[in-house]
Amino acid sequence: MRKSICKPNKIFALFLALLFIFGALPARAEPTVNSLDFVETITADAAGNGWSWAKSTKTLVLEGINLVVDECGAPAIKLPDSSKIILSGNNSVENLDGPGIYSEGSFTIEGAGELTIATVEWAGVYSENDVILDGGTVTINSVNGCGIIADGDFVIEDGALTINSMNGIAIITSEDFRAGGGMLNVNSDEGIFAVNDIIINGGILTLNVLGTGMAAINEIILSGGITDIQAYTNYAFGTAPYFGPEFTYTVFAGENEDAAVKINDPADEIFTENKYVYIVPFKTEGDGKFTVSGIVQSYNRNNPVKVRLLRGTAVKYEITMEAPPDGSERFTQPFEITGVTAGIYTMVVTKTSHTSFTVTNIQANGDIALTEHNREELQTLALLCGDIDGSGSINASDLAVLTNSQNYMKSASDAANPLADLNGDGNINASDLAILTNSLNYMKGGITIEF
Ligand SMILES: [Ca+2]
Ligand SMILES: [Ca+2]
Repeated sequence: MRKSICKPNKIFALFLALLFIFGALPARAEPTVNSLDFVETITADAAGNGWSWAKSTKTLVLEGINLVVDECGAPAIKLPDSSKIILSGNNSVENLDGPGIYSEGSFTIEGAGELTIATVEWAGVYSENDVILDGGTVTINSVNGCGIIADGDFVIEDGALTINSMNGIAIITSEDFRAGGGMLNVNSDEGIFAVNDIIINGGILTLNVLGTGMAAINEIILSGGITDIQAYTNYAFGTAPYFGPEFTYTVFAGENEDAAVKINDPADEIFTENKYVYIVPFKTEGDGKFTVSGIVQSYNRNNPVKVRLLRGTAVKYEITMEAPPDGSERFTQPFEITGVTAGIYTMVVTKTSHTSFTVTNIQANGDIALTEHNREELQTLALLCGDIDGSGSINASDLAVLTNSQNYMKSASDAANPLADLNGDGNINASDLAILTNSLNYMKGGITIEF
């Protein structure tokens, strides 16, 4: 019944005609026409014409397969999680109405052979998790679909991958795109999109795209390899790239390769306005490290302040600062984090009995002094005080602790909860109560501000 929605459309018919005319479809004898489903159908060791499957290692060896599938949305090859494809000889997988390879989880392609995947409306490769290319020569031709969709990372370490998807996006990942080696050639409508990071540490990447070359919702970091992008209607980078520490880089940029000029000061270059960019980072002696500084305001000189810089959820830098001595008033103290490598960070400032202060989207590609920010709220990071129970907000629960007879009007050393001494003068009394109930603090929680 669903078959009726799967009639080949005119574009597909044209595609087939063109392939026929230009002889792009090799005239192989007896193609295999049933899809290979290693999840539900083929559940034991098996082999066929040009392929073999080892169930225990979830390894599919392709050695001369010529697979042509037309089963209304079914993938030509369906793999379970943690599978491996080893390429040997020349292989061809064509799906007239479905993705070429679908994987329920991560899978790796390796070997010394070749694989051409042809699809029409669907992605050449679709994975519910990571896709890793570690060898082989892979070509994906998708007439109207995307090249690779990875609901995880896409990683290229070795091998060569060519994606031709003139009406789709070459590679979409819901986490990272990472290149450590190998070659990637893209001819597509849109290039590479990563929900998290694009990280290029090696490899040769050549992108020819109609729209945008590469974009990441988090960041693009270039620490190696060669990145060569030509965008025709949009720009090479949808997101400005950062350069790894200990690297300088050779950059050519312009409308196209012929018009490109060497950029002598790439730090000043607005990469998101170049259609053509050629970048080769290389290691130098320069340290490429920056200092992030600011001022924190808080109460209680007995307790330290902690300042952390996070990339994503990972803590990359952390300092703990003791307070300068003397006094029970609100006070300020400067902080400085040195040796910070380029990137986008979230700063989180915390202190006992205070709620946190978070600054998001700090783009460190030079020294950052929050005191020089044009917004006052960032010039001094004022922590709110009174979160005695550490719940993340200052409210009636904290008030109940402070006013409890086991704490209130006692010395901090005699109190059941010494944290109720908010100003750190050694006693829990009206001064602490005034801090907690001050409208600046009471019924407030952590502060988050974009840089
Ligand atoms: Ca609280
Ligand atoms: Ca006190």
